[in-house]
Amino acid sequence: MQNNLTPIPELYVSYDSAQKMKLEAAELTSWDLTPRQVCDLELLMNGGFNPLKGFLGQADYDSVVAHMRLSDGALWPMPITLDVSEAFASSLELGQDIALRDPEGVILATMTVTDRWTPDKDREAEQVFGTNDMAHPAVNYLHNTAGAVYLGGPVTGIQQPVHYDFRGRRDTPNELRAYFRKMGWRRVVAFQTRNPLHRAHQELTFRAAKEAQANLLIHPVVGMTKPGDIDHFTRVRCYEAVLDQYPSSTTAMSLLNLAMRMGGPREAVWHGLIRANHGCTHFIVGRDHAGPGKNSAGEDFYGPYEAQDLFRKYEAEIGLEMVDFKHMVYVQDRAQYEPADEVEDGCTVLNISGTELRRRLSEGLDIPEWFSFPQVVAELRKSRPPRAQQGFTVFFTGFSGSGKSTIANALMVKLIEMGGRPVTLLDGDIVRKNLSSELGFSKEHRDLNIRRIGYVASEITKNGGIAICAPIAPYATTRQAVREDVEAFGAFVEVHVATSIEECERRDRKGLYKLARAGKIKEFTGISDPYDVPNAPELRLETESVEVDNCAHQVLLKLESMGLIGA
Ligand code: PPS
Repeated sequence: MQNNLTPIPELYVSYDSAQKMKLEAAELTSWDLTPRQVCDLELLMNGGFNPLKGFLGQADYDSVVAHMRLSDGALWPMPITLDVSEAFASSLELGQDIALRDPEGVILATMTVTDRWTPDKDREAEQVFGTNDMAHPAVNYLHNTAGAVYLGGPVTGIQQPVHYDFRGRRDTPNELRAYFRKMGWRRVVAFQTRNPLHRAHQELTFRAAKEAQANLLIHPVVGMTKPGDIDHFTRVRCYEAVLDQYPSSTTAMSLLNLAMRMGGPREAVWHGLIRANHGCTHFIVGRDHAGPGKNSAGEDFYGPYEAQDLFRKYEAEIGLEMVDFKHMVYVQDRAQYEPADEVEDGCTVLNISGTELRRRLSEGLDIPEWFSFPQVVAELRKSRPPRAQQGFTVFFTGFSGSGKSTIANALMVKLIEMGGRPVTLLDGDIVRKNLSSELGFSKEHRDLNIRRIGYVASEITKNGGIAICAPIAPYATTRQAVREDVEAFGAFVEVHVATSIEECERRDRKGLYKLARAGKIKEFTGISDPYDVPNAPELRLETESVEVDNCAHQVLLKLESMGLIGA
């Protein structure tokens, strides 16, 4: 198979028309694109999603969901839809042009709205992803993030989304086609990845290219991958280090701004069509390609070879030849990588699983050179320092007067004394003075107050600091939301200061309980407002007849046992 390197159709207008359209489009009703929609739009406009001419209309959508084909019969496995809110959808007339803006407000394209419908999301999830289990990231996105109504219609491209990072590494399909033409690369095998490359990947991609007698394109996804993946900045620096390991002029790397769905078999076919549009002739499909992980029963969503089977079935239509992913293992006796099925009996084979790699990184343990390249390991260590150097949040919760602030202050001083990381105290009263001075104590205002604290704590955690929060935070769902915000970047340690309401009232250090009992303060937590007792905090502190110093010490011991301090 050889590639056809003539340009493929894009949806952009000429530069002059774009300047004119930009002014005109400013008058149109506009939709602010979500991060996923920006990714989809970029690949629609630059031909990565050829033959699509816009976001799918209803007939194409129904046909794609049910049969993996557009209504004209062309193979297309993934619904590319513009999901919007009901309010926005109902403000439009069919036939109307709308402007599509990026999150900063820049107009990237216009779309003529030809279709508007409310999709059956259960059916979409079942047919496209084979499940309605919320543990599947795309099913979760569909039900909990995507808008209720879909709009469809042709798109006119005005400008590409702007990327400030790795600009020189990003190529449109036509730019890659031109590059292959210039280099005389007639057979190109593409490797899709959302993970850092280690030695085994380098070996398998190099072998795949040799087998296919083709050049190699490392084509990593930098748009949206699986939640929890290593950020693309770190990954691209890792890829750049690995690129030097291939014989010169055999291998190229280009970044693909795709929003993955983790849709397994259908996603593999979609990835193939996208790579064919980028001028490739071969595609490596691995075991559990684009797999979403385990379902809520702890089982794999798809069989390990389902993606390969489906790809093989449609190979001719995709226009790419599939190259089997060879599972490479390190054979210690021979000090080299070999395909697992070719290893002689009796040889010692070494392997480090993904989980083991993460453990070694988080504990700062050795990662041997046979497993990865030193530059890759150094990059990973920079982005995932051992736990004792990562940021974290200690979140105290309890009644007013329970002792939260006093213990939080003692803890802060002890952590500053230990040194190493900056410490910030977000005490209830201080936050209400500086961040939330306009808020009262209704449920809505308390939630807003706690979400603000959570946002600041997550930023501190992200940047390697220690945030100590000490609000009442009476609602379990809000505490959970803050936990999720923080855990994206580091540990969240919930400490329930379990002083009883009777004891708090007896102490009544600020005289507020008296006022609350007299009805002079309304909605007072524990008296006339609810408090959800934490079910499973990392630590519960009983403060009655225990000194503050000892309470703070218990928190320190907890932090130590979690590996957050002390190394
Ligand atoms: S919340 O629910 O988490 O937003 O509350 P928080 O911001 O932590 O509350 C800070 C202090 O406000 C005083 N206060 C009240 N607390 C509870 N209910 C009502 N209605 C109320 N009105 C004022 C109270 O003293 C809190 O102080 P702490 O630091 O908890 O003693």
